[in-house]
Amino acid sequence: MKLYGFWRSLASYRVRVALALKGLQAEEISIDLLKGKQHEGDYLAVNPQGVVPALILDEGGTPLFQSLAILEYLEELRPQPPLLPKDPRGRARVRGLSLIAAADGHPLIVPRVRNYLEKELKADETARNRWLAHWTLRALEAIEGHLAKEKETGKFCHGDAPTMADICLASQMIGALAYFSVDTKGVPTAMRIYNECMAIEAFAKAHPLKQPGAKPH
Ligand SMILES: N[C@@H](CCC(=O)N[C@@H](CS)C(=O)NCC(=O)O)C(=O)O
Repeated sequence: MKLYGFWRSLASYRVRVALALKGLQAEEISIDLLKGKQHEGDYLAVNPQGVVPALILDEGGTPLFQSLAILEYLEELRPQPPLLPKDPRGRARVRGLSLIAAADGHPLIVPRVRNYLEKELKADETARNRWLAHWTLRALEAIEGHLAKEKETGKFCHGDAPTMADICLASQMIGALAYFSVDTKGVPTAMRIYNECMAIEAFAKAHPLKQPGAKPH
């Protein structure tokens, strides 16, 4: 398989972790989002939305897009170890937690939104940084609200093994810690689970700052 991604991309991180947990390999092709390569014709032919990740399967065919759709595909392709619980209610909870990060939090901090804030709305750097930290923390607080009080929370977001929700939580927490200097003391359960995740090689090795070409701020 070939994964179009970028070292800094939190959505690519999610796919990198899932591949590693499932014991699957993919060659990663870097699309430099900082240089705007996602808008070039060659890449738009792969993913017309102009975002990473996209996954090309060994058998070829239309590339897969959207990190959560790719995670669901990998889950169906290789069910072990599972990224979703067996019971429908548990699956709904894990998907719900995942979506808080991937569908509600993350879209507010992606390059196209940051560029719009800067170039169209003329928000200065201080205002932009406030925006990024604010929405990153709001998503983590929403997840914390569930994790701290629901009985399904265990060592990980749902029970004692990592699921899709942990992958999404880890991606959101990486944004908070590595990019936006978010004060995370108000989300202790999320932080405890993040630390459990980072003790697992699949999560740790996929970290954006450990990828080729990564530039810490
Ligand atoms: N919901 C999508 C998000 C994809 C996305 O926005 N990816 C970012 C990097 S994490 C990107 O490529 N952004 C390019 C841009 O905003 O111009 C997913 O989960 O795959």
